[in-house]
Amino acid sequence: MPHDELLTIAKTIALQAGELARKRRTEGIEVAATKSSPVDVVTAADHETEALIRSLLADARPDDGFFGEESGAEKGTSGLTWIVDPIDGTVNYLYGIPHYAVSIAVVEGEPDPLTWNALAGAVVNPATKELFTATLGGGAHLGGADIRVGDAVELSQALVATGFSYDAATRGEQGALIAGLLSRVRDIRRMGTASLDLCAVASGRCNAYFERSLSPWDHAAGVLIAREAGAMVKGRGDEAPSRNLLVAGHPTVVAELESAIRLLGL
Ligand code: LIP
Repeated sequence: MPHDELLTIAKTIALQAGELARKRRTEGIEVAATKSSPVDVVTAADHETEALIRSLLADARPDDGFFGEESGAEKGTSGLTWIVDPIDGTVNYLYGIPHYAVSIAVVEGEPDPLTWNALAGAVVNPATKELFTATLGGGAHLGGADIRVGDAVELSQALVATGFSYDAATRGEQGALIAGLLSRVRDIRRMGTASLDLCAVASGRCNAYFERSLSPWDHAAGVLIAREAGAMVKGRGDEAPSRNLLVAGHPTVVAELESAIRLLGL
């Protein structure tokens, strides 16, 4: 199936799921459970939204695999797998901060961020109605407009987004690194939603983004959108972006940022 047809499925379902998440938010949200730590929360809306996405994908693409944050993985027979974060930025969503997203990507190959090849991706912020999309080789878009990564800047002029782990000890280490980085950059933004951080890089709203401990569903769509917007997105050394490390931005900025965070011990 052409990438554009896959994208149509991704964005149609993302918009529908986003509307459900937005509606549930207006009705009131409570923590349904915690996962890796007392602050790693999941709401009933996370589960309901992923169930809707999974059902719609099963109807549209019954032979494809599925890999979602809340309901896990199911292999398909087509060689394609849908990577889904039903509500990325869960803590923002819980607190009513209008900066969360539905992130849906379709990849070929194993559902492993170190090896997969993303073909199409959609990230929608239901609160702002902003829809970021990309197909492999087809460029990146916000609504109907092309988007491009910002121009090269000195690291000292760079607005850098980042995020932190749900594990308190790891968060402390990450905070110490940020303390060392802060005087080397324009400023830091911790906005709480990896997929939207990658879309911010793709649209020039940030010069760079880096984070460790991300899950595959956090970045599957956003990485494709950022790359199709001209950003470099990589992991440690020559690795693909993964839980180990994700760095994104104009290639020149990524090189300077990676050097700085390596010197700071990352
Ligand atoms: C979140 C990411 C964010 C990260 C948070 C959390 P979730 O994903 O989008 O970048 O800093 O710790 O992992 O848990 O809201 O799907």
